[in-house]
Amino acid sequence: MLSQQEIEAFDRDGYLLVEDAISPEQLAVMREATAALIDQSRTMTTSDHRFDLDDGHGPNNPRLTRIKLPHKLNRSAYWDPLQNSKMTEVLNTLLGPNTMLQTTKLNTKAPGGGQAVEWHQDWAFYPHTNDTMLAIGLMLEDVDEANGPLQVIPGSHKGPVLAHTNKDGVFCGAVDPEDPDFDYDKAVTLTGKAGSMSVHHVRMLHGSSPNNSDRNRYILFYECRAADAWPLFGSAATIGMAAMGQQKLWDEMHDTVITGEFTAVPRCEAVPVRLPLPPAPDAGSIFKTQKTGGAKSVYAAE
Ligand SMILES: O=C(O)CCC(=O)C(=O)O
Repeated sequence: MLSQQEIEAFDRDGYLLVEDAISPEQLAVMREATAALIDQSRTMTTSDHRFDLDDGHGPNNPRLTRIKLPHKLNRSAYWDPLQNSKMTEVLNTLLGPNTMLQTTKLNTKAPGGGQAVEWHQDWAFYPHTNDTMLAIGLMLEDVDEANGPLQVIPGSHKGPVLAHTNKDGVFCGAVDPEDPDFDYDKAVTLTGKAGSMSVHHVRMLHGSSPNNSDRNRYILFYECRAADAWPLFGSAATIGMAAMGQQKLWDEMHDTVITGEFTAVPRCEAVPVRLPLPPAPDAGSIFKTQKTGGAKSVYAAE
């Protein structure tokens, strides 16, 4: 259980670090499943609905930026722990009894240059009717300063939603490093042993440097919401939902309930919103959005 101090810290700072978020057995199963998926990517030459390929990817040297929606590729490895671990307790404490999964992604920064994620707020990608939402970053390998850890700016979840657009007004999935509301000097780095998790609020400013170590950096992100936070139309995710039709949307949404009850009664709050439109030429992942949208890099300047 989270202590009262941790709950207050999350409210004030917008992030937490929790050790031993899953059991050693759950971690071993996830790592094995991840190795098997990466193995399957060896023969791929272009990114698809499962794998986002990094520069230099090939049969002898699989280099991915991301495994997409891992909970759909191996439910027992990636979904079950969400309903049966410290992650579940944290969700219920911070989001309430009724929680749903927004999405999952396993960001696999390969050794020797695995890509940076430029600074952004998840909220800019998928605004909802309220912001009772967070992302868990479950570390499948040890994460330290050298292999591209997540960085956050404490308290930024209570600030404005910054523009995530390029000079032409196109959504590029990253803030302008020169934005006066972006203060990189205040960044805090979140490191931990395999099995630890970071938790960050959906409006938190965050980013991560390239992986310049000789080790992998695997972090599995679970983006979660209170069940009464309903997506606002216009994000990449909602376009996909609209294409499903109402019945499939209804069924799929029920499939993403983590704990408690589904609700079709959204809670609407006065939250600041910018829609991620017009889209970057390739909006297939944050890596593609930032690259093809021409995001400016905080890390390239270091
Ligand atoms: O992989 C990372 O370090 C950050 C990922 C992230 O923020 C995202 O995918 O939205």
